[in-house]
Amino acid sequence: MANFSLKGKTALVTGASYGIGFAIASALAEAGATIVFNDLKQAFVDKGLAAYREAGITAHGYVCDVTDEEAVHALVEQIENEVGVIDILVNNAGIIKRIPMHEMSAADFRQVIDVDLNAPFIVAKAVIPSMIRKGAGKIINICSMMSELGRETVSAYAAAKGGLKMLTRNIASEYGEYNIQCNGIGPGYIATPQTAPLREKQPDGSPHPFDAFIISKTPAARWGIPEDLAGPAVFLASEASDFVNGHILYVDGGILAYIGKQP
Ligand code: NAP
Ligand code: GCO
Repeated sequence: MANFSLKGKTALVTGASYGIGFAIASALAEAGATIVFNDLKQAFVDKGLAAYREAGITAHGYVCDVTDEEAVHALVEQIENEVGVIDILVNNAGIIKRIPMHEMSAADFRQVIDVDLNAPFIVAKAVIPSMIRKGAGKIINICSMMSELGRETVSAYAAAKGGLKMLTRNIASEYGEYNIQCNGIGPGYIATPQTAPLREKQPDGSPHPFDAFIISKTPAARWGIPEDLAGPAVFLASEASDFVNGHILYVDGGILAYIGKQP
């Protein structure tokens, strides 16, 4: 039977105080991993630590902006000294700015690319040398439907997540010979703070039009929840996926397979 256990492994999940990162980190912990996470502010790290404790998980939390290469290198060194060499990296931290492209400033575009594409490069680059020395490693990049599809107002995010798909494939190509597997998870539409604006009720109390739209585009006829990503993440973090490399595992309820329900 394939080995799904993460016992004895150290996992860094970026931006995992809540949302998808928190659900993935919790699942990796349940499979036996020691969890390390970061967030931008100590308040969020503290909130995250409390949430992990409540879930019976002893996590290690650090303040670190994943776009700051110097800070990331210092974080990885601190983790290696205080917790252990990082066996599993989940590049989860991300932002989105929903602005029509012709109205979007270059600064806003650059900021989304910085967090959603440059930062996964920075963090992966920081952990790979130790993975090479250790002779094994798992890198999981959190991609998106927008790694494959576009829509109005998300040009920067789609460009970043499309790039992240190819960065995933290139890390897999460049480091597969060191027994490092790099794969992606492409969540569909998941109910988290990031998508809250797309789900909030209208002033008259009616559902957000985007809510019904996503339901019509999803064969599972529901929004995903962060816990839907738990099993796929454990699979890609474990030895069970040692011959899976450069693959984007879409966890989308079938969106990418479906033309959408006739209105
Ligand atoms: P979320 O609720 O907005 O959480 C994002 C997390 O990333 C927060 O903890 C945030 O910290 C952290 N973060 C943002 N910028 C950071 C930085 N520079 N340094 C460190 N941490 C940073 O998002 P989510 O819905 O859980 O999504 C998590 C990942 O899944 C993202 O990469 C997102 O693009 C991707 N994704 C989401 C969906 C979805 O439908 N929700 C679908 C596909 C992919 P703060 O709280 O301090 O800002
Ligand atoms: C949006 C949403 C999506 C989701 C996710 C889909 O505005 O379309 O935020 O981008 O976050 O990336 O996979």
